[in-house]
Amino acid sequence: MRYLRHARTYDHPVASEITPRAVYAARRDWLRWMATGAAGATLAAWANRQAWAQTRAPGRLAALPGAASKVAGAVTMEKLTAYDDVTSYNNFYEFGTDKADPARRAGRLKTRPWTVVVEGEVRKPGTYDIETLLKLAPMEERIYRLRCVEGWSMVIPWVGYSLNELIRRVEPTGNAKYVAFHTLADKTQMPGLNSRVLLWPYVEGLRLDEAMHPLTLLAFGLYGEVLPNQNGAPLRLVVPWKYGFKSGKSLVKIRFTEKQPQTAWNVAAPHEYGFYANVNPTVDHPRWSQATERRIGEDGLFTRKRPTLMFNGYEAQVGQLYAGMDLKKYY
Ligand SMILES: Nc1nc2c(c(=O)[nH]1)N[C@H]1C(S)=C(S)[C@@H](COP(=O)(O)O)O[C@H]1N2
Ligand SMILES: [Mo]
Repeated sequence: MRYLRHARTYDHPVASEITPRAVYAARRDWLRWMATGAAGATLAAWANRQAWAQTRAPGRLAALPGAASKVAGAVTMEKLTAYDDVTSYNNFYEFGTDKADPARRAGRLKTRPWTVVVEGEVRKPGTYDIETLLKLAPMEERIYRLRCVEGWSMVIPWVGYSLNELIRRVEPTGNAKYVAFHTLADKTQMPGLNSRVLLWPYVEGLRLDEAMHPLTLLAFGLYGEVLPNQNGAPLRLVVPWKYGFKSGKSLVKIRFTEKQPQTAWNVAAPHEYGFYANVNPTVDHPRWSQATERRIGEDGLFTRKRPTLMFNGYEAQVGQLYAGMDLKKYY
C-alpha cells in the first residue's frame, strides 16, 4: 500500500514541484486574476492584439498606445476589421461621397495647430488645444463595433478616453440638456464642401446623459497609432450604440445647449435619420431593412448577412438611458 501511494503521488505531482518557481507564481496569479470579472475583457483585448500582427502595418503614423479599458462593454471578442479596410472604406463627405474619396483626398488635411472650442451652457468655456486634450486623461484602448446606417459594420480598436472626462472639467450648467458637436468645414482643404448633399458644417448631437455615458469615446487614435485623416484626425467622437453618422469626425467645437440641436443628417432627411439614431434591428430605414448587416472584409456579397443587435450589442450598458421611450417614434 505504501508503495502504491507513493507511485500515485509521483504520477500526479503538484505544479509547484515541477515548474520553476517564477513560472508557477505567474500562472497562479493568472488563474486568480482570471477568476475576477476584469479577465474576460482583458483577455479579449489580448487576443485581439495578437490578431494585430496579421492586420496592421505598424509605424505608418505616430504611435498612440492606450491601456486596456476597464469600462464595462468597451471590448468585444469579435475579430478586428483589418487596418487597411478601416482606413480605406470611409464616410467623410467633406472629402467626397465615394467610400474611397476620404483616403484619397484627406491626406492634405492640416491637423496641427488644432483647437476645440467649448461653449454654451458651461461654467468653464474655453478653447482647448489638441496638445492639452491629448494629455487631459489617460488613453485607453476600446474595441467597438461600428454600425453604419447603410448596413455595413466594422470592429475597430480605438484609442481615447471617455468624453465625460472633458465634460466634467468644463462643468455644464443646470440648463445644459444637449451637446452639439461641430466638425471642421474648410473649403480650402475639403473639396466635398462644394456639394450640397449636406448643410455644412457637419453637426451632430447627443443628449447630455448620452454624452456623459462612459462608452461615449473621444478618440484620438486607432490600432495604437494617431487617427489617419480619413478617420477623423486629430480627434473625433465614437458613440458605439448609435449609427455611425452620430460619430462626428475632426471636431472643432463642442456646444452645450438647453434645446435639442439641429443635426446635419436630421435636417437633410428627417424621415430617414432621427436625432437618436440608436442602432435598432426592429426599426427599418424607410428604404431598407436594418435587421442585418455585412461585416467589412469578412462577409462577401454572397455570405448570409449577420443579425444586427439592439443598441449594436451595447443594450446592457445603455438600455437604461431609454427606459420608457418609444424607440419607433424616437428613431
Ligand atoms: N465630419 C464627418 N463625420 C462623419 C461623417 C462625415 O461625413 N463627416 N460620416 C459619418 C458616418 S456616416 C460614419 S459610418 C462614420 C464612419 O467612420 P469611419 O470612416 O472612421 O469608419 O463617420 C461618421 N462621421
Ligand atoms: Mo454611416
